[in-house]
Amino acid sequence: YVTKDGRYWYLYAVKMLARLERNHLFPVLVVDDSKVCRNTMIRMLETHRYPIIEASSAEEALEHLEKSPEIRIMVVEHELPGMNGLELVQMVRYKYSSRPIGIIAISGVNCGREQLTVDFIKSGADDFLPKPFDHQEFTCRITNSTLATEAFIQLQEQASKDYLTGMFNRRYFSKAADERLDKYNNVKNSMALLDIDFFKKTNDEFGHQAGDIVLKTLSAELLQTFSQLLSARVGGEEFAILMPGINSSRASALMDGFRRHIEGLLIDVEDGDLLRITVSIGICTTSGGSAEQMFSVADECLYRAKLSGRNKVVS
Ligand code: GH3
Ligand code: MG
Ligand code: MG
Ligand code: MG
Repeated sequence: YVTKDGRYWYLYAVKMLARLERNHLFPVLVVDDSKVCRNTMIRMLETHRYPIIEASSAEEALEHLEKSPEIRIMVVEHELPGMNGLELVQMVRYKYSSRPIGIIAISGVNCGREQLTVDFIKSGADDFLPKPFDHQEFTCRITNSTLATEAFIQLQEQASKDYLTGMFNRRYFSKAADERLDKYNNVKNSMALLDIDFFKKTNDEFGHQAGDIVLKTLSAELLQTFSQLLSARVGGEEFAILMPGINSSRASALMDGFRRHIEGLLIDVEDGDLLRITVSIGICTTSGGSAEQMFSVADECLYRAKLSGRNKVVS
């Protein structure tokens, strides 16, 4: 692959593009006030089947970003009417700090180009390309940026989700719960902690694989029942549900309904056995307080639910 004339680079890009083209390609937002420049870039990108969204100003670009969360790559010209490209990059990085967007800045200006490059990179652009640029170089850089963003999204997802059930993990839950609680700081919020009763016995009697099926089934039920709420697998056979703006009695009723639903469920563990399980649930209701604080109160209630006979809700 590695040759002196840079063939390595070209082959790499072609190989990666081939790999990407089998997947879904994210749209590229092309921001340039010149229709001719936009069309040139669009022709290059279309060769590689990138879906394109066009904007002729920073303001228009921001509208597109707001409307289309699937945008992953932006090509931004510096000289724009109104807000310039550099300001747009700063704004995007500020406004969408946790959104994975690859930004490639471009400019036809020769004077002060070194400083402009530095300013762009400092402001959060991933790359800078002076105009006019070569077709291959442009698409290679877009490819690189796409690959980096895709890898980032994959890592983000792996770091926030549990492999067995596909539910969020405790780390993500804690962070996301705090963010949601911030928006509900003047009302009653509840958090439930749910634990399968005698799950060790299920594993011992029916095997670990059957236990895994039980966990997946319960997760699917949680995700379906509480699709509007943040929930997570926070331990081996422990799950948490955040109920922002929901007071103690409503939370108890909600959770007791779920407890009864689970009690009535026959779980097919795929070897002829139909299992029944029960769950114990602890609920914390407060106004104010962090997710971790609510978590530990809910855990105390769960403990009391276990002590007082299991298959019940304690708040
Ligand atoms: P309690 O009613 O007091 O909660 O009793 P328990 O048996 O459910 O509680 P305990 O904490 O003693 O046991 C939890 C069991 O959960 C032990 C462990 O083997 C099982 N477990 C944890 N993670 C997994 C998993 O990913 N798959 C399977 N199959 N079992 C798991
Ligand atoms: Mg321009
Ligand atoms: Mg447990
Ligand atoms: Mg248990």
